[in-house]
Amino acid sequence: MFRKLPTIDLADELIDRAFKRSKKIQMMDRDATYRMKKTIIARTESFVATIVSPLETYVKKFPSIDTLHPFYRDLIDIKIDSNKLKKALGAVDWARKTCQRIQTSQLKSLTKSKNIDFLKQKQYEIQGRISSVVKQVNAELQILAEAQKILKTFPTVQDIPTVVIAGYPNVGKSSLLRRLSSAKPAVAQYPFTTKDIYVGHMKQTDHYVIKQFQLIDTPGLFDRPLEKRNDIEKQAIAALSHLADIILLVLDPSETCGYSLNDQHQLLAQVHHLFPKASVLVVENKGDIKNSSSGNLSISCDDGTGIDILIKELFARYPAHQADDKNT
Ligand SMILES: Nc1nc2c(ncn2[C@@H]2O[C@H](COP(=O)(O)OP(=O)(O)OP(=O)(O)O)[C@@H](O)[C@H]2O)c(=O)[nH]1
Ligand SMILES: [Mg+2]
Repeated sequence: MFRKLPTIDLADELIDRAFKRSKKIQMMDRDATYRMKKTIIARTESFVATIVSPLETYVKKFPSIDTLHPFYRDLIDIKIDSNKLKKALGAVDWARKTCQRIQTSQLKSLTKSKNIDFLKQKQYEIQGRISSVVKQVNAELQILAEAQKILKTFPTVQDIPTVVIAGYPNVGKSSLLRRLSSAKPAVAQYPFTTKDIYVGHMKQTDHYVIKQFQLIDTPGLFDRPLEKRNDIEKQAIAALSHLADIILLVLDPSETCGYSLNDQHQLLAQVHHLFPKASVLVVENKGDIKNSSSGNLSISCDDGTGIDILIKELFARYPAHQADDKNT
């Protein structure tokens, strides 16, 4: 989704490149004065273009935040801050326009004169003014550069039926994504192994109709109010809010995850409360260690018990339609 964003250069890099390129330009003319004049004009034009063109690309290629899918808008708010990003884009666009204005107003005076000293002085003046405009937005270019690096790591989510796997930390959510799809998120015996959103896919052909689920592995969630949640947990909430057709809530009755089943049930109650429209499917993982008699589907990501039944149950819930902003 955001993989094609251009790398952002900072003010010094933009200015250095503009100077280097313009110095290489040499125009031809039999008349020495005209040759000098043409060269000065071409160098000045090249200098401005080498700065304006990337600034234009940055603003154009960055996504327009207001029109993005709400899941991405939430991720940007969590990891970057939408307002900061919008302001930075506005400032860089201001710099682009200001550089273009300087070029149009000042180049006229270059074309009129034949006085080489005057022309050179004008060229330095234009280059100086443009450089100072670019330097004024260096902090904003820095914000874009950092945002670009973060945006590139965002998962690509599709607008197809989606199962969001959620639950307390360490209960086996990533192990379940590995069982259900070819995605290979890291699995480890400590909480918050998963710090970002991971995407996998699951397909089934039913009477010649291909049904495909997008599966989302999320970071662990504690049972606590939204304002107390850390940025890692907030990503899970963003996925649950905007992507889930089905919430696959994983419990660990063995409590080897390190958290009591009672606390995990509190989270389940909170999920029901926060997403009343969502279809919630509860599974109890680590059935190879402990099997509760709750009536919830018992599975084991270790030995595969119950996985087939789970897959059947998910496809039985395959939605006919999906809304844009699913659970809010
Ligand atoms: N015995 C047993 N262990 C399991 C099972 N599923 C997962 N585990 C183990 O539980 C631990 C946590 O598994 P993960 O899949 O990383 O759990 P998670 O919920 O994704 O954890 P976070 O990303 O940290 O929230 C690992 O040591 C797994 O090997 C299971 O069915 N049985
Ligand atoms: Mg995980």
